[in-house]
Amino acid sequence: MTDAAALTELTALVAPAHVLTDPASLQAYGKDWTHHYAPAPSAVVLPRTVEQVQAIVRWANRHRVALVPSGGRTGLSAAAVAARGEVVVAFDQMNRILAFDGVDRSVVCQPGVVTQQLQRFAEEQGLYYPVDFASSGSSQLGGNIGTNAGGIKVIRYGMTRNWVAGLKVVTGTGELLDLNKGLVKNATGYDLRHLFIGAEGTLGFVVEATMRLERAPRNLTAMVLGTPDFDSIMPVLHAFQGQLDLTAFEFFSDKGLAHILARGDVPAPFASSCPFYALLEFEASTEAVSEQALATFEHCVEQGWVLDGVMSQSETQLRNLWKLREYLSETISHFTPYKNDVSVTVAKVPAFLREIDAVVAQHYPDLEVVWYGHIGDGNLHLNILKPAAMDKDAFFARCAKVNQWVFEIVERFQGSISAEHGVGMTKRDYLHYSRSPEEIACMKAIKAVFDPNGILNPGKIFAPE
Ligand code: 2HG
Ligand code: ZN
Repeated sequence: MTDAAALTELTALVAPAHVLTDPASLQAYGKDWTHHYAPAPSAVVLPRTVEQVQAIVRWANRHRVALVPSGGRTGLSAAAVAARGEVVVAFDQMNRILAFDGVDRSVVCQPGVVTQQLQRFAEEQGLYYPVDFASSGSSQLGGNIGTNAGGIKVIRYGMTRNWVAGLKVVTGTGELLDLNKGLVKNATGYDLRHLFIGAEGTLGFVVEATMRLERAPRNLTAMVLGTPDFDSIMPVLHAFQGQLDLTAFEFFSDKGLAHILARGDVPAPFASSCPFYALLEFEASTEAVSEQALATFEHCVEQGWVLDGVMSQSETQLRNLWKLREYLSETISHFTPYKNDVSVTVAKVPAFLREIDAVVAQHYPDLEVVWYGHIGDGNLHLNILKPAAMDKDAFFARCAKVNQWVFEIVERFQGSISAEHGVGMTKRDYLHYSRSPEEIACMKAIKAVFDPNGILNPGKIFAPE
């Protein structure tokens, strides 16, 4: 907890209006999109400059106050949740695009820039920022970097890490580091930039990022294909990847589709219903590419891998097909789902899913399980839905038991217990299923270098000491 004198000192570092302690703000800023923890920060501070961030970190060191960085709070692992009296450092006031260079195709952003703001800015320059996901309208760049956000275009463009050309960070001692300075080539020893990407604010706070942009895609076109079983999705992926440069390859189950259609505002892709659906996207830059896509589709039908399909013929159709996948997370959110976000190498996906599905079906025959995800990246989202009548805590306690079985399978397949949602608090007790004791010891040693007093987002990634 932060005492009154310390709070007065904090207020003097920024401006009175930029320290919030009212209950509504503490509730709003203390949580992310997880439902597991009750928010309980002692204050929220909104810095406007890099110097203010440094001053806040030094203040926190003096008073031994824990700080939790906060962006759009759309995270799914409670990495930005302040449940133990921490002070939230929210970057909403540092939301400007500072510079653009058309030759380097780079853009300098403050951490509070919203993902969609960067995407739109890129479009205005005739370029493209390719990291995209359903929460791009509210997630902030600092959070994207802190979690190395992935999303729906990773198969072609990679994760946020690929687009960070330079990073300014304030470490746990209040030091400002200017890392890589936007360079393409820089072989001067350790690339510290990459340590801060995906570190969930445990090593330093991102205060400025130089992001790369890409050429804009031409005539993006999507196909939704219905398959008779999960195993057919992989040969479909293989067939299309052999012919086209895919910009996305996603999947969802019939249960997922049923929830989307129940909304009433998204059209069905086609009349027949299938157990699984693949959504793929490519640039139909020429007529020949579209013809190749159709020929591959026909080949998949002949092989019995695909039962039905549709290809977008307009921007509106493209958008509608994407809604089938992109709306899933939000659509099922009122069922308070228990989420897992696991990955293996792509070739192992069918055997992996079969094992996990069997374990979940055996232990939770009464609960609805919805599968979807970025299958082209080997990344599956497993959502177990809470029955309306079941108490939330009892439901989470029951679902937590599934973790051990799921993660034992993940470990055996040498996969990841968190492919793109981070560790935060929800997965920290399971880190050892994906990381060796030696690795975890190195990670803790690195944390001690940048944050010797343990004030930056303690209790995230690792359990509190
Ligand atoms: C997605 O791919 C997001 O839609 C959310 O990563 C995943 O809701 C989920 O489990
Ligand atoms: Zn995802």
